[in-house]
Amino acid sequence: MKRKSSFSLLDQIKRPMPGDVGEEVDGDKVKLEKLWKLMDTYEPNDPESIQKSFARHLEYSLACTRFNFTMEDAYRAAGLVLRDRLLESLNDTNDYYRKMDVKRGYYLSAEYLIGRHMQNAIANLDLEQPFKEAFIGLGMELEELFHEEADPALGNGGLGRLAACFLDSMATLSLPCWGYGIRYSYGMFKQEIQNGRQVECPDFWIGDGCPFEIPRPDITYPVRLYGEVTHGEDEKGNWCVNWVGGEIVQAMAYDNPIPGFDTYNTNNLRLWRACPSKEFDLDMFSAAAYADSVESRRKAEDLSAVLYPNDATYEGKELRLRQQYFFVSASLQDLLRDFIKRPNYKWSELPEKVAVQMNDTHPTIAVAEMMRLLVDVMHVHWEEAWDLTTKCLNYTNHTVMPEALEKWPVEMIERMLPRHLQIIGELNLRWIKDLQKKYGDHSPVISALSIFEEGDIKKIRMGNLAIMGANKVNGVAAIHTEIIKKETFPEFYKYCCDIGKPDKIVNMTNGVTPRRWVHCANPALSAIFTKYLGSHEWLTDMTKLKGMLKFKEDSKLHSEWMEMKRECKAKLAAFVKEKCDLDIDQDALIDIQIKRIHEYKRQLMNILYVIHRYQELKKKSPGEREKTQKRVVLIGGKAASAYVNAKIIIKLISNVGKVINKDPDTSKYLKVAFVPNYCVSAAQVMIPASDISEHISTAGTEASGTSNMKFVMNGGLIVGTMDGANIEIREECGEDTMFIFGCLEHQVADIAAKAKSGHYPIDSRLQAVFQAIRNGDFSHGEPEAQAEFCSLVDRLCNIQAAGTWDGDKYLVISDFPSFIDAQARVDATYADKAKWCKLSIQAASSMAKFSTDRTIKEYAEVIWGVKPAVRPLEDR
Ligand code: NBG
Repeated sequence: MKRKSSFSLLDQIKRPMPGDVGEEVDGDKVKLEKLWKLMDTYEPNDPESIQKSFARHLEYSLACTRFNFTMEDAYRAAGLVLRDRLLESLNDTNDYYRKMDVKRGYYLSAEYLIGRHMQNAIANLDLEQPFKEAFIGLGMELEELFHEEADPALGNGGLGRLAACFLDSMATLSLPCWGYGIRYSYGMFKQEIQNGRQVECPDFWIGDGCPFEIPRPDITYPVRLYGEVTHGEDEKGNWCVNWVGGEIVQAMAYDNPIPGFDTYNTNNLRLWRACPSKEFDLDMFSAAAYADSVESRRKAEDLSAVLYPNDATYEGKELRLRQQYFFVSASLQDLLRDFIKRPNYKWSELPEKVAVQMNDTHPTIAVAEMMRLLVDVMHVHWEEAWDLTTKCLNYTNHTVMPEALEKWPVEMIERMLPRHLQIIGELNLRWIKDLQKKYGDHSPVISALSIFEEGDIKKIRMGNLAIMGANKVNGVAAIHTEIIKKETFPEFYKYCCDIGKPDKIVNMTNGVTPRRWVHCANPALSAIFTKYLGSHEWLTDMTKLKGMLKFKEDSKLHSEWMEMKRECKAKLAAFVKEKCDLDIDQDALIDIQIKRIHEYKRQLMNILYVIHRYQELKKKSPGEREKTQKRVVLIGGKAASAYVNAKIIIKLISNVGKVINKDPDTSKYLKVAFVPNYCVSAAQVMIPASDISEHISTAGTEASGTSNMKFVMNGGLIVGTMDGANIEIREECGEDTMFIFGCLEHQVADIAAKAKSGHYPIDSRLQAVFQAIRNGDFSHGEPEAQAEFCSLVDRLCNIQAAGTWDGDKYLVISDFPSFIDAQARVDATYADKAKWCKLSIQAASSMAKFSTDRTIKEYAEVIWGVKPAVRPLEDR
């Protein structure tokens, strides 16, 4: 593989460019012009040309013959056909941004839950019609090809999926913004369910290669780890710091074109893969330590091998910090290199040309790395470098779970990133001096705001480092941003107010892209919107959906809307049959909860309610049962591999399903299943089919949630708490569209204290549920499962030793009665089909605020100062 081994930041590639021709000798000029001419056309997009290019890739790129290609080959060849078109657009967009010398935004994220590329790329490139025709003409269904694609699952959950939706909106809004991340060879694990339990299987998503990515062996950067810091003089005789020794890993770029919808702009998601540095250690060679040398090269590759499968929890693995520094360093080197390629650049102009967003604490070592690159490598003065850093960087907080605010042992940073520890130490010294001046030498504010946490193991708080180094800090929903100010970083917020900058902390309510989550996931609904509104403009301007409201009582729309739901439910039924071997009644109310399994998200409360519903049904006579609302409850999500309680909850759900689904008295009226391996493509099938979805976190625990938005955009209604973005969705769609229950955020502390001390009345209906569990009704004679289920219940009831456990930390017991009430309101409302349909239309049509187009516009205007740069179509 061709690879530059150590890419200095100041090293610029010299390639012949059209402007350079004068320097070529005449013969070369003619040849180059011929080449440019040959390269100066776009691939045609009519069905026949698509067919030809498909055949060419099948035969020449994949070496297939007429008789031996599989559907997977066909998918791959179709992917390459698309990639050709994406590349044209990506290259021209980059040239255009360069020509216009625009300010750029860079999104640094350790996770991108991209989901399948193909369908989305076809839609965004506006190639749906010719592609469909081309493949029908060849006797193939596009849908079948879509299913061949492995889900690139380079993320855990909401945070990674949000990053992917953001990329779609950045491109659609023609904003010059790129994403940077890690090209993990193994993404999020595949979840298998064996005997009701989660089993994690490795996901080698790359398989034989992803046809949508572009490996860039010519774009690599060295990243140093470990080693030591020495002092010396540079070539001009100035005192300087050198970080030497240790290991060098090469970061190699893989580009993933991100096409915008209804624009000619295509942006880039650049993912870094760790490769060994090129040179073999020759000393090792001669010492006959060949195997060691190979081994150390192989180790370098481990760095980008696997995504940590944790969601909102701190994972104290050294490898994780190495991954973070690896991708941050490569990304900052890359973007700074782009900056200094501009003619006559001045460092003072950096904030006018560069805005960086740090997605959660994962990339926040960027604060120290930016300082290192500016001060040590570029020789910018410390004060100026700090000024530039704090103007360019921004930080998003995604969770109120304190364990997710990363902290690294000082000892670890000292070993791995010795220069960064010095930089952080110096930054902290200056910071503390400033605080002492303001608040006095011994104010408690100082220890809270210090980057260092004292204790047996001294730690570096990445949250504090991020806030200090950021121009803006943001939360992801209104309630969450207020919690950040009040609870997560109160001292910091006070400091901002004291220095007259309260708006350093801003709110950026999350969103989702309607291209993937309505148009691709639910083509029938997309067609309804386009038909009633007279164009597909709503796909780039969701406020246009308000135009649907005047039809919300229209009986013709009602019948089309219900037909759309039926179609989605039929797809869901086939999916559930395949994944769970369960037949579901398509006339039943479909009730879905899909998200990571976590105690705060309260899947436990959901399954306890299902047991209650089952008990009520059992009490009824057959005649009475006939009158009850049929329901199918589907729950899906992955549990972090070390999260014991979450895994028990999965087992409980599976076991409850086994009992209920087989009970001849009730199975017609109630079914429940745990759907394995929840992922983006499963979501695209499940979400459009829901009538009701559950977003039932304890108030104040879910930062925002984004699947709530996807469900409502697809005409589903929500059972929810006053938490995260539920609150804002309700404001937009109307109180009647949401079934709200549970205590409010300001009530939580008191109730939790009571729960902890054990003084807690338990509703008799919940007691009956607990009793059934304790009786072993759901244990299937498995003693281990029975003990686990009882441990869950005991914990909620604080049975063993009040005060020694967290007990019912997430207030399941306290919120349970009002949860039952909310579910009863769902049934009653659903009984009136016309009313339900009206509410469904009303909600789906009021979701403009939750398009990531709105979110990203706000980021671009308020945080980044980045403006759209719409690439005009050149006539080629
Ligand atoms: C998650 C929150 C969600 C939120 C997404 C996107 C993490 C650390 N946080 O509530 O739990 O919707 O981020 O902001 O994954």
